[in-house]
Amino acid sequence: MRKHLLLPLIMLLGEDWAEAQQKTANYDESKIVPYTLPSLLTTESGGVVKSAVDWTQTRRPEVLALFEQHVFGKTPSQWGKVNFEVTQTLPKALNGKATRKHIRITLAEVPQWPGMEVMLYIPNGLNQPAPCFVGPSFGGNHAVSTETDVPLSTRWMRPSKDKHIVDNRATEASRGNESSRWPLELILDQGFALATYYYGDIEPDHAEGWKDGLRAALRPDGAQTIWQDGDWGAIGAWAWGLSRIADYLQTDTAINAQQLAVIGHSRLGKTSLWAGAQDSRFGVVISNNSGEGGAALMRRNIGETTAIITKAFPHWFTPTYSRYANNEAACPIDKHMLIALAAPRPIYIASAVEDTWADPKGEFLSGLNAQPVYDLFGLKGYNVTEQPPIDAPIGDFIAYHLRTGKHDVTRYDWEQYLKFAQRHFKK
Ligand code: GTR
Repeated sequence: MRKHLLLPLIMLLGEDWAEAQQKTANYDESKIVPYTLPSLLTTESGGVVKSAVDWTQTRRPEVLALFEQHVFGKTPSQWGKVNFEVTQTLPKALNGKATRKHIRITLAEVPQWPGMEVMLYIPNGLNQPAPCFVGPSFGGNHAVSTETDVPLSTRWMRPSKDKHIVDNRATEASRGNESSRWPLELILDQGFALATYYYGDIEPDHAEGWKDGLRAALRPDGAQTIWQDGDWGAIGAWAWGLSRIADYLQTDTAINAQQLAVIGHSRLGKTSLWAGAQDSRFGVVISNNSGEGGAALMRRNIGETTAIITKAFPHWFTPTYSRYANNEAACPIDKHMLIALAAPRPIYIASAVEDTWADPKGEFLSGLNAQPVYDLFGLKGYNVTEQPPIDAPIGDFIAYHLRTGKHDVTRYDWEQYLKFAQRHFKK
């Protein structure tokens, strides 16, 4: 009963409570309890993974299933027919630099879910299908772009004075508030397209948000019962949205659907990692400052911990995950295994030096410890074993940088991702 009364409070305070924890969390390396990472190359029956074939056929499906059972939950396998409706095409967007399309994705058999509004920028004058970055936004399409004719999202948004969210809705003043994180002209000038959607189109980001989102709509029992261990969380649902964008992009002749890079920041970096793990159509995977629940090793109790994240944001994960709060050693996975699920595709992990909450070193170490799987494919990763200096990117198929500054996505980050995608898509 009491728990029930507390729910609305948790729903409002999750974010603030997590922020308060940032002041008292451990940031001292010497206080990390010694740990052993679960083995990537030992199968559940005790066999040793010796080849890329062993990995692909035996161990990889096991590791994917472990992430379903213990961290993100299992994505449903059926949602019926997906409809794509191109609602607008503007051939001379951004002063003629790009074509901007708006695509509404809905489910034919799930009319209670209003669908997702995808915004796609394609560089003009390319004379060939464009490679494309695919990533969710925190603020909506109108926040990503500074073009004033982008339709304003009408969906629920987290309260924010800075972002001019009034009564949980975007306002005219919200336009462009995320544009520094999406350097459109830079992306387009390098010959890349960008497809993006507002993550709240799939599900409002709070503990009860699923009731108004895709997860409730896809349940045979609607919103009636509680989530069971292994059921998908919000991150799984947001990642599902990225895969539906990939479905659409395969139908658009202006896009080279063999060259899709999935990208996300922070909670949406956790999302891009999980999307990349499940959907091999994403040929490049990028995690920007994804931290706890993303690239950072969960066994390093530094910055945000499993206990904090599962208390502040229980809806992001499958219920099982909270059992590893202060009990990480019992969890059969750690995040090097999430990175390895991208193999043999190239993956980029980025940290920021002031983003200690996300544990930059733990993010670096997950990439380092994924190397045995890339070795099976004969692919080089970092080529170093120590975290590199600030602003000195490293790596081939597993890449990493530690940027100057705070928890954010900056032009510097994008410059590295563009180079990385350019290099790998050329191969
Ligand atoms: C924080 C949370 C992080 C990270 C971040 C974000 O409050 O503790 O795990 O996801 O939010 O998404 O910006």
